[in-house]
Amino acid sequence: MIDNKKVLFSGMQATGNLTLGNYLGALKNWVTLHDEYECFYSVVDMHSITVRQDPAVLRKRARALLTLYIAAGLDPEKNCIYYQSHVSGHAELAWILNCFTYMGELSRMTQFKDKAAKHADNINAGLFTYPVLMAADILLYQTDVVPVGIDQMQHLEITRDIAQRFNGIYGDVFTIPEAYIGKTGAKIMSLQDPTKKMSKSDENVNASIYLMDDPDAIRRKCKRAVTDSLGEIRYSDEQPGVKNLISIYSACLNKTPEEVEREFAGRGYGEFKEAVGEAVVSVLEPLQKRVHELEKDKSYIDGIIKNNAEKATYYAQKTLRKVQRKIGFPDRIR
Ligand code: ATP
Ligand code: LTN
Repeated sequence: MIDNKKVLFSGMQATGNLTLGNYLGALKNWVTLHDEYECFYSVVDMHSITVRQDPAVLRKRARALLTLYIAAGLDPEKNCIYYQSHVSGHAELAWILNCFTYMGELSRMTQFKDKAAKHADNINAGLFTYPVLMAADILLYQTDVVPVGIDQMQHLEITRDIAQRFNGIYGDVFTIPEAYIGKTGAKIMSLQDPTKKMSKSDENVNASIYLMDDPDAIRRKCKRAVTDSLGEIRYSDEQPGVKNLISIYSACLNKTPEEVEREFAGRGYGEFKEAVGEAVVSVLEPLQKRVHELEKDKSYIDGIIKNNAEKATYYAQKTLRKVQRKIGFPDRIR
């Protein structure tokens, strides 16, 4: 608890470009959470280097992601938005937790197996201990809730296991975090294969709408979206492509799927896809404008980076000192 509020932590990697799925499914729904939770949103650049990165690109993308958080409406005065690498406590706690994590449990992680297969030439120890750093991210702030997608549930489970194991030995040191299942945002599917989720690592650029896509690209991608030959605009599992477009349209304009079905009853796919394109443009164009404005205000963003890293460091140090004392590291001489 911080100031009588539960703590919420989430992290996003600055690898790949964020998609409309990330926005409608996550970011958009995060902006009001600070009323109820003390929120930490980290750009987890230390996780990114488990896969080889071009330094200039990583630096640029990390800043772009942080800017996007703010442009999307996360108020940096009310949410702690910061770079993981600016708070050394993440690495320090990760080392300690490494000594409380078993090789066996790490080898069962499906993300490790997937990434090891994908990057067979660089199966480094960081890739293997990735979940331990993630556990450190979460436990460092005595986090109560973690909004994550289903693919990250296994990492949240191991975080809980590590925390419980540690608490079992040393007493109640860590808060045991839970997955945050809030008002769930729309699940947005790939425009090219609507049975798969829209994902920033999809190699087909037409499958995803990226948050920084220009309006023409957005319109074109919507026009090319895979549908079916039924010719009806219905929110039904039998028509996953059309259903997905309805989800996108309704999430962008804050309408219900039923309203959208009524609005387009008897109309053709061509017309509907055009309307979807316009709806997405109406959301992303202002977002992009805010990004560009923020990019111009270098000192404002720099100030946020500095202040929030200090704020995060304060809370991180509190937990870290407690952990160090519990495991028997000598006291510092002041
Ligand atoms: P990657 O392709 O690198 O796995 P991703 O696009 O699937 O990335 P994550 O970084 O795993 O995205 O997820 C960040 C957040 O965005 C999570 O909260 C996740 O639930 C949400 N999210 C990601 N994709 C979608 C989607 N298609 N629809 C709704 N929410 C999504
Ligand atoms: N592994 C997550 C990103 C991530 C994270 C976290 C999410 C790193 N640390 C802590 C929640 C809490 C991912 O790839 N989506």
